[in-house]
Amino acid sequence: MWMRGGTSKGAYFLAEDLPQQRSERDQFLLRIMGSPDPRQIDGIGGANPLTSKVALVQRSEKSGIDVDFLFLQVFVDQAIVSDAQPCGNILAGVGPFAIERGLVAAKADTTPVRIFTQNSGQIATALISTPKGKVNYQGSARIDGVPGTAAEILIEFSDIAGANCGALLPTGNQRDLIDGIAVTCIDNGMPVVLLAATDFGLSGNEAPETLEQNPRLRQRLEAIRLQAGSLMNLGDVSQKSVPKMCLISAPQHGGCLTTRTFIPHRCHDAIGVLGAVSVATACLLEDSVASELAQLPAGDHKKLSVEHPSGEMTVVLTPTKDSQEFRAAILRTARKLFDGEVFG
Ligand code: NQM
Repeated sequence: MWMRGGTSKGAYFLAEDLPQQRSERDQFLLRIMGSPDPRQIDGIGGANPLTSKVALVQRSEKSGIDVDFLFLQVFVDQAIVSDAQPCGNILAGVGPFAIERGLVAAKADTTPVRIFTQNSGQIATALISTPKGKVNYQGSARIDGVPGTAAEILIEFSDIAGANCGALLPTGNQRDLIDGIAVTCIDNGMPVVLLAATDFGLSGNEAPETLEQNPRLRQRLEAIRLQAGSLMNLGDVSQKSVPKMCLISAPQHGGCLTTRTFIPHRCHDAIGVLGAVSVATACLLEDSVASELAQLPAGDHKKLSVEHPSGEMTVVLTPTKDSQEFRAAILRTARKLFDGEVFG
């Protein structure tokens, strides 16, 4: 099934339908997406990392979990299929897909789907609109980066701190210095390196295309990323899509912070879901690179609006007993676009 999940698009498969052997599976996925090729002309991929994604879904054997979800990023211009990161946008389509395929029985009105993300061990609960026991995609929820409106999918995450790197602050510090630049390395669901845009002579409001066309910037970010990757317990990240590199600046539109995120080589038109959760969390730390730029709302239960090139993403963070850990919730939408047979 070809679906939009949040601001991404991908191919959703029942895990059992794909070759079980990894190299065979990856060859198949590269072929159907049309990779490696910057235009993905010989496949269904959309020539952008955000539209070259795959979800493998199966019934879970874990207690209290409905389905297991493995996210795979099919690189566009390299023959790489990576499971090194989760994806909160593609996650938004997993609940509807699981119900459509009969892995989860729909309830009368709203069906909670408990999803285990295999990439990171995260558990999320997605609330899917199922009037009369059928998935409903239509509604009035709007998310920036997607035209029009659709049915709301509320996703709540628990225990996401350090899901990929072993600790919320995998370097042990709120702030580190790499190549003379102050950075915050954080993993609250997605490994992200935050850097002040002004440290690169930028305002932070530049269009993604302008940033992508700046080879010196890309070079400097990649050099920092490779070092941050090993400091964040991710090993050699030269062939991985994490950590994400997020240039930050003061908010422009009444939100909490402005972001421009490299994922890691293309600049995101918006921001990833879990990427935004990590960024929002950094805003709440006292000594992070974000703390001096962020505008924070009052109160314990924080609604943080992370500004990005095509609008904003609101992340709701609620502190837990451990002051450095937060429960996170976000709002997404998804749409079933096509259901059929793809030829490998
Ligand atoms: O951060 C893009 C996206 C993502 C990942 C990326 C995501 C997340 O927008 O949870 O959703 O950072 O590669 O789909």
